[in-house]
Amino acid sequence: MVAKKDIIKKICLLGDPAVGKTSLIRRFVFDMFDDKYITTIGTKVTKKTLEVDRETPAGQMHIKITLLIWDILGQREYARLHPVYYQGAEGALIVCDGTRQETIRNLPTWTTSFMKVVGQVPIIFLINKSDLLNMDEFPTQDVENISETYNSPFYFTSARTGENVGEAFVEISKLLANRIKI
Ligand code: G3D
Ligand code: MG
Repeated sequence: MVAKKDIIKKICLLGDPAVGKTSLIRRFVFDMFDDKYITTIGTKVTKKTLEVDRETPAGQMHIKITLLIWDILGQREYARLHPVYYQGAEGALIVCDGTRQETIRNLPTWTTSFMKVVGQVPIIFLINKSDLLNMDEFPTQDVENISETYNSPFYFTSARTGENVGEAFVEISKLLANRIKI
């Protein structure tokens, strides 16, 4: 018999303005929870359910995971609110625009400010706009260093083509599923 479990997890999409956070969520999610920006608190929440399997000592477990995906506005005027909406998050996709170096350099800043509020939770780095990148010239080593520092994987994604978008959300879901107590 396969054990089943339903869980709800809040995750945040973080990163500088215009890196593609909203586009990534739109690409991934069809089931709108709240389609309007609540500009006073600078965020938007979208819901998406997926299913992952996990091996346990007692056999296989089938986990239905509902992600509450918080689209954090990256603009500076909202910065003081960031700690408020990080609260309760159990994971994050931390996004940069692969065509803009400064957004890559800012990944650690987003990561540390997030972890200051929520502690050590699973995160994944997304190097977005891969459709615009020439991989021969891309400084992959920089991203590998950040990835190693935080012991967290990274993906090259494109909200435009869809490359790796679903994979990244599935991966964070698996990391979340692996942390639940059984
Ligand atoms: P944000 O939510 O992080 O601020 P947005 O970013 O999702 O609003 O995206 C910012 C701009 O980048 C948008 O362009 C969007 O179309 C573009 N974009 C997002 N993801 C990708 C991608 O993977 N590839 C490419 N080529 N463009 C992307 P506009 O022109 O609307 O400002
Ligand atoms: Mg946005």
